[in-house]
Amino acid sequence: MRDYSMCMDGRPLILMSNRGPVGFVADEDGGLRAQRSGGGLVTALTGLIDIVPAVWISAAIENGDFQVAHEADGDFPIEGAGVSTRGRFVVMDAEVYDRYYNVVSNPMLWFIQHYLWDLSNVPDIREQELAAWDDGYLVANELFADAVVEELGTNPDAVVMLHDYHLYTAPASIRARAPEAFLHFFVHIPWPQPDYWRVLPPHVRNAIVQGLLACDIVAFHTPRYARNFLLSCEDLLGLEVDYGALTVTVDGRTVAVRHYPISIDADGFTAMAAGPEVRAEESTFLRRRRRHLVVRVDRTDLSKNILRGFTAFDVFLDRHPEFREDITFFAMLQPSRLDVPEYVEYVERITALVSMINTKHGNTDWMPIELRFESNLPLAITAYKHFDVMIVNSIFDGMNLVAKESMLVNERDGVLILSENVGAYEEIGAYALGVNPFDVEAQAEALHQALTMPYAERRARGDAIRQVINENDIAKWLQAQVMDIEELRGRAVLPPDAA
Ligand code: GDG
Repeated sequence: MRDYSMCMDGRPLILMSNRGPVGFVADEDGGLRAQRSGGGLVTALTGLIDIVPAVWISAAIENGDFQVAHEADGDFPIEGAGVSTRGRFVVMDAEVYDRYYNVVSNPMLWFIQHYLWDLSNVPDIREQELAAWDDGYLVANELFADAVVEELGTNPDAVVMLHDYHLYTAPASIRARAPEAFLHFFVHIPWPQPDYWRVLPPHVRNAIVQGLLACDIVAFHTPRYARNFLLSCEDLLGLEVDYGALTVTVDGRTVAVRHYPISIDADGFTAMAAGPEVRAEESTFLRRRRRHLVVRVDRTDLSKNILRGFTAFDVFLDRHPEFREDITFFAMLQPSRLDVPEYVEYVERITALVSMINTKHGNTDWMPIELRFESNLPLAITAYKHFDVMIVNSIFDGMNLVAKESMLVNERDGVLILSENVGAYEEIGAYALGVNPFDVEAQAEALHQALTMPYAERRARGDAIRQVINENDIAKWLQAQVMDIEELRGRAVLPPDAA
C-alpha cells in the first residue's frame, strides 16, 4: 500500500463522522469496555488512520462515551492504530441528538436520498420537523464544527475529511471560521436528482447544498451521484457548473465534485473468511444446507428491498415446483434503526411475509426461508462462502459492500443478482444478473436463470467480478482521494482523469 503520510506531507488529518471507530460501554461495576464499531464507513477509514496521524471526531453515543468525554476532556487514544490516532467525542443533549439523528438524518435525509418517501402520504413537514432542523440538525452540526475549528487552532494545516449525511451543514460553519482550511466531504449514499430535494423547504435544501459547497472536494461513489449533485447546484441554487471538469463555482471559489467507488480490503477480508471465527460457524451451517442455497445479508433497511426479494422467491417457487425441498433461502438481517417507527413496521412486515411463504410452500421437513434477525459477521461471511445465488436487490444503495465481499470469498462459483440501482452495479453489473428492483417477475426469473446456469458460466462471471474487486480495492479508493487532495491543495482543479 502506498505511504499516505508522504501524500499528506506528514500533516495531520481530522476525520469526522457521526459514529466513530470506537464506542465505550459502561459495565455495572463502573468499568468501561471499548467496543469497535462496525459498518462499511469505519472499516474503510481504519486503513487510513493506521498510517496517517489523525484525530477522529464523532458523536458520543454509547453510555460510556459520555464518561470518556468528561474524564478525558473529550479526547482519548484509539488503540490499535499504527500511528498516533486520537478520538474526540462531541457531546450533545439527548434531545438535540434525537432531533438531529432520529428526525432529520434518519429518516428525513436517508429517505430522500434513497427515494423512499411515498409522496402522496408522507412526509408532512410540520412544526416538529422544522424544529428538529433548527434545534437538532443545525445545532449538532455547529457542535461538530466547533470541534474541528478547535483542532484546526493547533493544526492549521490539517486536512479535514467529513463523512456522510449527518454533517451537511458543518462545512459552512467551519469555512466561516477557518477560511483557509482544506475540507473534503465524502457522501456514502446516493445523491438523488434535484426535484426530489424539493420535498424539503427551500431554506433546508439550500443549506444542505450550500453546506457541502463550503468544501474543496465533494465526493460520491459514482459518476451518476456526482452528476446529480452538479444538477442540484445548477437547478436549486442557480450556480455555474462545469459537467466536463466536474466543478461548481460559488462565491469566487471552485469546488471539485468527484467520484471514488468505495471498496473493501480484499486481502484482509479473504483472510477473515479463512479464519477461526468463520470456521467455527461453518460446520453447523453446512450440515443444514440443501442442494441449492440462496442468500441475502442486509440491515433491515427499507432501501434494501427485502420484501420484494422474498416475493420474488415466492413467485419462483410457484413457477418451479421442481426445486421444492431442494433449496433454502438463508436471510440474515441485522436489526437497524429501531427508534424509527417505519423500521419497526418493516421488520413486522418481513416476519409476516416470510411466515406466509413458509406456510404456503413448506412442510414438516422443509422450511423454504430461514430468517435470522441478528448481527453476526462470522455467520454472514460463512453464508457468503457457500451461496449458489446472492441477492442484492436494493431500491437504491450508495455502493453496497455485501455484493463485493460476498462475491470475493464465495467458494461455489455463486451467481450475483444485482439491482441496477446500486453503486456497485457500475463496476460489476456486467458480470452479475442485473435486475430492476421493482420488477418482481424479473427477480424470480433471475433466480431461475442463476440456479440453472452452467458451472462454466458461473465461474467466468464470478472470476470477472473478483478481478474487478481485487484491482479496485480499498487502498485504491483512499489513494485516489489523497492524491486529489494533494493536487487541489497546491494548484487549480485538474480534470478527474489527470490525477
Ligand atoms: C452504507 C451505504 C455503502 C454484514 N452482516 C453483518 C455485518 N455486515 C457488514 C457487511 C458490510 C456492511 O456490514 C454493510 O455495508 P453495505 O455497504 O452493504 O451497506 P450499508 O450498511 O447500508 O452501508 C452503502 C456503505 O455505507 C459504505 O460507503 O456501500 O451503500 O448504504 O461490510 O459485511 N456487520 C456486522 N454484523 C453482521 O451481522 N457487524
